[in-house]
Amino acid sequence: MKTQVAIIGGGPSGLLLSQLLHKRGIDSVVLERKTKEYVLGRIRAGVLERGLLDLMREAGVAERVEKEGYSHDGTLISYGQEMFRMDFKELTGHGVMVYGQTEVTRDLYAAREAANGKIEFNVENVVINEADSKAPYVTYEVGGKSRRIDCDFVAGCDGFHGVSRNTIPGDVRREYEKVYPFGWLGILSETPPVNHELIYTNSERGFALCSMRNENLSRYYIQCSLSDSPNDWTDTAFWKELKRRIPPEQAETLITGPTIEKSIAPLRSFVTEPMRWGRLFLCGDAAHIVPPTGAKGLNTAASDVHYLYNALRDYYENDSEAGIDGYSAKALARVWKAERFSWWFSSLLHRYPRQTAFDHRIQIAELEFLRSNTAAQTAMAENYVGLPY
Ligand code: FAS
Ligand code: PHB
Repeated sequence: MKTQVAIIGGGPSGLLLSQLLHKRGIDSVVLERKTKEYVLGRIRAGVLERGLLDLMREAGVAERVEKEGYSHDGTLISYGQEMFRMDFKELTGHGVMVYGQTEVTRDLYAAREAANGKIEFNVENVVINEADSKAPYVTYEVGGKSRRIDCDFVAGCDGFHGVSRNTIPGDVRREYEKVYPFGWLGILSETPPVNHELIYTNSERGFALCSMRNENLSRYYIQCSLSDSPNDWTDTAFWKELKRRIPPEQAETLITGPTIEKSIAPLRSFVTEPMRWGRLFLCGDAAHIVPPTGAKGLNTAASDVHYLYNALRDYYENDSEAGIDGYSAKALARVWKAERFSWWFSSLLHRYPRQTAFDHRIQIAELEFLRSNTAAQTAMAENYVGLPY
């Protein structure tokens, strides 16, 4: 098989890139390790930046998010007995859209299928060959049969555990990592959200986040130990702990119910450089990971896709290599800003195992400064709604 762009990974990065390229008549094939149902069964991000929304519009997949998404102009931040609101709209002129990553991925699959996009599921043993040549090719197996795709370019959109990143030779790659000493236990429940906006909480007992997917589907997280497993937490134990961490008024009005999903995500900051090697380009979690505190994971994958899509357009439409030559530096400049913000927001809200009383007072002083200083709030808001591409 021959295509212009072979895309490894059928998550949001790979699908969004494939759909955008399709809109410009650029051919691609998506190779996905799992089934579509498995991919759509993952519960992950919930907050979309304006940049991702604009990309969805450009890709022709924004109809449902514009109807069913929830525009949020601000968020609440609580600490101890205190709580204050950040008004993103007033501070930056922008808000965010609350709409699950699962739905974004569902919309993208629907668009690729409507366009007869080529997606191969259940692929195994994917190998990216000759990436540093002008004629790369991908080999893989599906149903026990060996396949080969000859292509101009390979987009590595296969997430943190994919094969693309390690295709770049170890002596070329530079990796930067910070592992946090805690995880997030997240649940979904078919209950009305406790508040119409998100609530981020720094409590003596640890971080908590109240989020949602719609008016009868709530998403809650509590910081947990890395040694925890979801089975250690009954629904009763989860709700009891969440109520002890969120402000008293919300704890009283919280509507609980059976959880329909319960999972633990470890928190990590990770960046690999460069994001390009020859004709292989890394996008999204294949190149970087952020702690989900700042809702930057999916959104930084989107900015990678924006840069790579425009670079490939430039190549095919203007016969220019400027975009592909500049991709890695351009993407990394924004990636590192997302890493910084996610690290900062995580450091502000979580309880660290060996945190001293002084460290905690510094967190409170930082929260008080954020609460009282417009410049500090504007800086936070500009990062949260999404820095410009
Ligand atoms: P993805 O990992 O989503 O997709 C990669 C795809 O490649 C997968 O479908 C995988 O099956 C496939 N693949 C892997 N190896 C392959 C191979 N060898 N061959 C073919 N296919 C292969 N972000 C937020 O903003 N907020 C959150 O709350 C949040 N929660 C998260 C919770 C968890 C448990 C995880 C892991 C991530 C979370 N994230 C969150 C980040 C997440 O949303 C990612 O940023 C987002 O999925 C990135 O999308 P992709 O780059 O497409 O990677
Ligand atoms: C979510 O709704 O899943 C969510 C929202 C905001 C975050 C992280 C996760 O910062």
